[in-house]
Amino acid sequence: MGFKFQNVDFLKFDTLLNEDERLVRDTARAFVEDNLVPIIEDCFREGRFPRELVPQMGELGFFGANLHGYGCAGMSNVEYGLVMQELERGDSGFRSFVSVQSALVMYPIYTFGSEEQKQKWLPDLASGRKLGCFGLTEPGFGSNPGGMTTRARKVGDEYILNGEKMWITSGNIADVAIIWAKVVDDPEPGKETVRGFLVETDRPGFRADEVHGKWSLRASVTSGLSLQDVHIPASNLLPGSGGLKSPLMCLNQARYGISWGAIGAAMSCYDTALQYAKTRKQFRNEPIASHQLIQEKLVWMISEISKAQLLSLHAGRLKDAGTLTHEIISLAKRNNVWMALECARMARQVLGANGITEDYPIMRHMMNLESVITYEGTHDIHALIIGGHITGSPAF
Ligand code: TGC
Ligand code: FAD
Repeated sequence: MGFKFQNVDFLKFDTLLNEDERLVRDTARAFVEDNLVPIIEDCFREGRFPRELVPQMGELGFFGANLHGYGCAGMSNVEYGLVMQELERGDSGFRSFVSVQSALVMYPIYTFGSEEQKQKWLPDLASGRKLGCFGLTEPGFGSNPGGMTTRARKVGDEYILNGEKMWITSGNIADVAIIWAKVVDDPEPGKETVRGFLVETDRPGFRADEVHGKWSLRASVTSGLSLQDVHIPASNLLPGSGGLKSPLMCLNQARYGISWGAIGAAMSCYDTALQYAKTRKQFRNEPIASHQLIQEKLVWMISEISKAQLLSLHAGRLKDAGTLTHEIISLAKRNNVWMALECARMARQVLGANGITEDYPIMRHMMNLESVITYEGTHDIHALIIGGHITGSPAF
C-alpha cells in the first residue's frame, strides 16, 4: 500500500536551486524510489541493513559527496544536503549509514589524515568497497564526550588502545573505526589530549557487539565496541587531530546533513498524510481533507517543512561560502529534527488506525526520529549550545 511520493514544494523552493542541484536531488530521489522504498519496510521489520545498495551508492558518488579528489564526487554542500534529504525521505537509518561513512569517517581522514592515509582509505570508502564507523560515545559519556575514558598509550612505534565505545553506527560492518581516545602523557607527562586513530577492525583485541532490541533505526547497524590492548602502528594516528574540537568538527558535518535529512522524513510524512486525507472519507461522505482540523494539521506541517527548507538551504549556502558556524548548525539540526518528529506525530493522527501500520512509512519515521533527536547532540544539548552562545553563559 502507501502512496507514490509527490514533490513537496509550497514555496517554489526549486527556483532557489540551480540546475546541478536539482539534478543531484532528482538522481537521489530516483535512487530512493527505485531501490530503497520497495524494500525498506521489510528491512526495518527484519532489523536488516540493506547492504546490497552500497555499491550503487558508491557509483552515484553519495559517500563523502562534498569532499574533493580521492574518488569523491566534489559536490557542493547544498547538493550534499539534498542527497541527505532524499535518503532520509526513504529512511533515517539508511541516511545515518551514509552520514557516518561520509561525515564521520571520510571527513576526519580528509581533514586530519596524512596524505598516505588519504590515499589508502578515501577511494575505497568513496566507492563503498570499505565501510567505516566513528567511535566517540562511551557507555558513561554521551552528551559529555570530553569525559571519555578510552586511552591510547604510545609504546615505541605503536599505540596501545583500551576502552569501550557505545551506540556506534555500522560498528559490526565496518572495516575501519575512527576511534577517539585520550593520549596519555600528551603533549607532556601528566597531560592528556583527545586524538583520532584509524583502527582496522580485524586487529586482535577489537570487538564489536551488535545492539539488539532497538525500536528505532532498525535498518541501521548499531554496536558497542570494546578495545582491549589493541596495538596499532603509530602511523595510524590522524596527525592533524588534537583536542575535543577535532571530533566536534566532524559532528558539524554530520549535524548539517541531519538538518536536511529530517526535512526528507517530514516530507514523506506530510505527503502521505495529504494523499490519505484526500481519499479517506468520514461523516459527510467527503474526504477528511475537507475538515478544518485536518487542514490545520496539514498547514502546520507544510509551513514548518517550508521554513526548514529555507533554514537548511541558508546553512548550505553559508557552508559553501565558508561562513557557517557550529551554532547555526545546532539551530538547524535542533529545529528540523523536532519539526520532523512533530510532523510524524501529526501525520500519524491524520491516518487514524492505518497510521500505526507498516503499510505507510509514518510510524517508522516517527520511531527513527526518536534516535535522530537524541544522537549528534540531543535536542536539549543543542538548546544549551545555542543558549550559551547568545547569552555568553554556558549552562551545561
Ligand atoms: P567545549 O569546551 O564547549 O568545547 C571544546 C572545544 O571544542 C570547541 N567546539 C567546537 N569546535 C568545532 N565544532 C563544534 N561544534 C564545537 N563545539 C565546541 C570549543 O570551542 C573548544 O575549543 P578549544 O579550542 O577552546 O579547546 O566542550 P565541552 O566539554 O563543554 O562539551 C560540550 C559539547 C560541545 C561537547 C557538547 O555540547 C556536545 O556537543 N555534546 C554532544 C555530543 C554528541 O553530539 N555526540 C555525537 C556522537 S556521534 C553520533 O551521534 C553519530 S549518530 C549517526 C549519524 O550521524 O547519523
Ligand atoms: P545522556 O548524555 O546520558 O543524556 C540523557 C539525557 O540527559 C538527555 O535528555 C540529555 O539531553 C540530558 N542531559 C545531559 N546533559 C545535560 C545537561 N548538562 N543539562 C541538561 N540536560 C542534560 N555515537 C557515536 O559516537 N557514534 C555513532 O555512530 C553513534 N550512533 C548512534 C546511533 C544511535 C541509534 C543512537 C541512539 C546513538 C548513537 N550515538 C553514536 C550516540 C549518541 O550521540 C548519544 O546517544 C547522544 O550523544 C546522547 O548521549 P546519551 O545517550 O549517553 O545521553
